[in-house]
Amino acid sequence: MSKQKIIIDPITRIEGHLRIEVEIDENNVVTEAWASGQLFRGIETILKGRDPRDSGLIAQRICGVCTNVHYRASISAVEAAYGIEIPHNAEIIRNLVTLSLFVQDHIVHYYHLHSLDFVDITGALSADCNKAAKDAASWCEHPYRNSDGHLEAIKEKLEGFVKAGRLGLFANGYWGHATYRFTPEENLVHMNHYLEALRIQRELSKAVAIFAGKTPHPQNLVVGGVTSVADMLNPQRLNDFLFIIKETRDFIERAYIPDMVMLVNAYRDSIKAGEGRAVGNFMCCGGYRFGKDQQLFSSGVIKAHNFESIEPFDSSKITEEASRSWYENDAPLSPYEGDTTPFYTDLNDDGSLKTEGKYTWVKAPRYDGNVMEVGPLARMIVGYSKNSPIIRPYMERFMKRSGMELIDFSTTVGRNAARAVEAQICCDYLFDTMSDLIENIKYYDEDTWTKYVFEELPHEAKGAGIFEVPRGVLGHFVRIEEGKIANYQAVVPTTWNASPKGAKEGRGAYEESLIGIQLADPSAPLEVLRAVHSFDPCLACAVHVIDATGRELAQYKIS
Ligand code: NFE
Ligand code: MG
Repeated sequence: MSKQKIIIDPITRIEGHLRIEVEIDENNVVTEAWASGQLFRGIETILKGRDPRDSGLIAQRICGVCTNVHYRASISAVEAAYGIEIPHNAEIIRNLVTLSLFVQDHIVHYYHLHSLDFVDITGALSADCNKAAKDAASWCEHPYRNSDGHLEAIKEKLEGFVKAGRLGLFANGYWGHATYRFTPEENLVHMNHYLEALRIQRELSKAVAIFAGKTPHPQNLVVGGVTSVADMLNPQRLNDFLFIIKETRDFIERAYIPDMVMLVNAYRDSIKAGEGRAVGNFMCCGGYRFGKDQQLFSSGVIKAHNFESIEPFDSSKITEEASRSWYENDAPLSPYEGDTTPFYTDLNDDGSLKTEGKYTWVKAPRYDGNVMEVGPLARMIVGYSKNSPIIRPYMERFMKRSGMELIDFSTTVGRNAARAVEAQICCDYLFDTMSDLIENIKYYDEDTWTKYVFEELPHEAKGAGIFEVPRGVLGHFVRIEEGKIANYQAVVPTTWNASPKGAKEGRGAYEESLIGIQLADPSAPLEVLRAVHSFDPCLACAVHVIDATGRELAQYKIS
């Protein structure tokens, strides 16, 4: 029998423009998949010829979600090139901001961008609030704002949306889909936390802004350090920050983690069947120093789910190629030599991707020639497998509570569980990071900036800023010639995970995660959305080139 093609374009509730095409057989099982970045931007090229000290403010425009990490990676790449070491206070303040962003990103991702793939909002309307309050207490001893009275008010609010016919941002779900598993009460508890999470993420933005000036697009970093000295020395501001983190910790313990246990329980058969499993190659660069030289995240590379064998991470093994991407230069290149000259080959006449040729703006990054998955799942698996004294206890606690094994995390639902555990870890370690800051200030170390004389810095240099950021490993690579930026490349988490096929056999992580998934209803491909959303895609990050000739770049078909 002939195969059928399903095109989803755009995938919504993500940042940027992603198209997914899948081929299904007569049993509605996905046999092939193509992930295509349809967004076209220009940041790497814009940076060429600039003063290296300006790169951070421009590079942070790569994304409107994870702005501070591009800012930081860019500034750090320039510092590495010049051999400038920043003061300990500056590193701590940078970490306070980045780790707060991790927590905010993860909460927003699960509740606002992804949970409605699991939560049938219409199902919540028939919930018995009394029973829902009792159920919530079965998932958590002290559930987060789940009294029957509060749940009654939430239900009324949802009914109000429906009765008024103004579903707004809830209008376009696959409501009633056969694979929604939650009971009406579980749907209601989740929706309650969806609304609470809106407030929590706003509070976290305030926490970030205490040290970063504002968010998104913070302003507190300069080559050599940070400008946040006034906030660092103001006890009221430190207290405001800690108060928000404490409130967030409460939400994670009493809502996010219990909801994740509920999710695992409802989708246990899908987890055991390995639904959404990708290549099993995981890459982490590690980082975030605290205390006495401890690292929050471990570094390492695991291949084919072989958790016993962890290679050291070596950034010089990273290349990007473009044999299936819309660029002229197909060859695998080191990011210092990376090339982003566009070569757009369009779609087929029927509006589908040219799946035999070039089909995406996303390049294909490879580690030692291998496709990699990056992100919270990679970090939790590598940390656990390396017996990290930080990660392993949190993972073990979640595994005991949910009945999951390590391999189970490498699935659609497991990726979410790993992200929730990571949010918990980051939140807890924000307190330790703040203690480091207070300890430093106590001993009269108030330095926040390393002085340098620009004219005395080398005119030729190269360096990289490589960090774990919410969606995985982020690398900014800068080459400086005659005191100006000669080449600039960002190799971004979503570029890794949304990678297309390359010259060699093999699919990118999104593509691989879709193979073998059976769709209940091909006209409502919710299972595809679930798998892709579980990576937390950000296509704005993944593509940063510009077409200087200004020709038409893409046509969009929404299906
Ligand atoms: Ni635009 Fe980002 C993160 C970076 S993405 S969100 O996290 O870097 O892939
Ligand atoms: Mg790039």
